[in-house]
Amino acid sequence: MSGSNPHIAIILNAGMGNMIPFFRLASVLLSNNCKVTLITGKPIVSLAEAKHLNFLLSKNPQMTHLEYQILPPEPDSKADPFFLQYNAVRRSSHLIHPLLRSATFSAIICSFLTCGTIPRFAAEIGVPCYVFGGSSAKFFSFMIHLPAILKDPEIGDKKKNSSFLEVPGLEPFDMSSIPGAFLNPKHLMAVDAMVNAKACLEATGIITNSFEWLEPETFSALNSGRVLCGTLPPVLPIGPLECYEVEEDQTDCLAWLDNQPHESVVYVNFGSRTPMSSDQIREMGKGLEWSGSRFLWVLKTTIIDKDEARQEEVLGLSFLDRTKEKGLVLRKWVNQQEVLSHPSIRLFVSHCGWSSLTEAAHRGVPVLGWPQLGDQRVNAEVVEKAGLGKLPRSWGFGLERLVEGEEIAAKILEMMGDGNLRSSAKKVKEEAMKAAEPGGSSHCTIMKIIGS
Ligand code: BUP
Repeated sequence: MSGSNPHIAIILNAGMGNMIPFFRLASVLLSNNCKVTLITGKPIVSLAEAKHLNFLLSKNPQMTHLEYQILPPEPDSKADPFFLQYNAVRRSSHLIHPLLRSATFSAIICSFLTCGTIPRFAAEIGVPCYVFGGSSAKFFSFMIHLPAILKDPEIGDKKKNSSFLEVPGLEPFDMSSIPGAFLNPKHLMAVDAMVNAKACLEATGIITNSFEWLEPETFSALNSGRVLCGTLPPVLPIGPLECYEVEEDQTDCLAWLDNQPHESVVYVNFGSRTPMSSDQIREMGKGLEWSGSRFLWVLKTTIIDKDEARQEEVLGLSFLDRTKEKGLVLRKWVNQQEVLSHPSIRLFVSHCGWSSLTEAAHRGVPVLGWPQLGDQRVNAEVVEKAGLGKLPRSWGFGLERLVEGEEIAAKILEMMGDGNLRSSAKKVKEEAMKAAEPGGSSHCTIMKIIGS
């Protein structure tokens, strides 16, 4: 891509964890003199997505916004609404083609989860296309190898009898870290992943919100043809992506944090779409209380947005009363990028969504990883290996088992007192900042993509 003022089309996917990195990338591109067109499908799943999108557009009136109507979702009332949306967006990707012909774009950026027909169409109209893998490079390696894994007629038996899953060029994956749905060729998630894994081979490059230092072996295996021999476009780390201006925090949590001692607070947030069971919420409450730590807990009980149940119904009035001097429980969206930057934060209890982990890496906040679904367990292993966090494997994956308050309290206490972990998390922060700053590896990659 060359010439002045490159014009980049960004095709958004669903869910805050997917949208936020795209918004960050859009902001970086704008601040580097690119024109940006955002393409979104209608309808959008959650209020949070609509609100953040509208705020971004209102703050950046120079950005163009194009919309298209997504095909109806598969009639599967039990499926996660975000997975249904990924599938519908992927099946609707041909409806984006006319929008991509409506201007002269210098590059197209679309999400791995929904890329569908976009890389091939971009090649037909001669526009470079970058597929944004929204997860760790490690999980991306698994996804890209999935068509080969599922071709194996013995995969069903391996799933039951083997503890490891081989992906060429990488250390074997723990079978227990891979959600069963991906290994069932009939499951919607596996069907989509296979289509997208094949489609993205036609892209100009794959970009990831990660950085070389964080996952060196994986980038090396991907880019030397060891994961997929000779067919994979270059995999380019561009993270951690810088924050962009978001709406002012509507909660009083930053003021509350201002009143807490330096590095004293446990921050608990399981992301925008991972609700916990009522029993697990109660055990989490006990764990926080028994650890004796100060805590900020963003509590979620529904997949989409917030439900109506009041806090006292979920946690009990006496818990809120007993902990009111030490803890703040919120059921609203907080500005996580500011929370994690706050000097009072000492530990982040996280579901290990990749956006949350890159934010923790960027700020050097140690992570107690408690993965719940999808890519989260593999992501947790990546940050554990890099020295940013710990993954208590005995807690299982998602709702496999109820983790009791005593175990949670003990782990929080252990990690709050772990000086080595704090130092290694600070090292991760230094490396993250080096990659993202002007002249750093990730920053230079973005500049190369836009031809500056
Ligand atoms: Br909740 C919440 N404030 O209160 P992940 C989330 N976020 O800023 P997810 C807030 O949403 P998957 C809140 O900073 C991160 O950028 C947070 O993304 C922000 O998890 C994003 O961590 C959440 O990737 O999706 O959305 O649960 O796990 O599928 O990536």
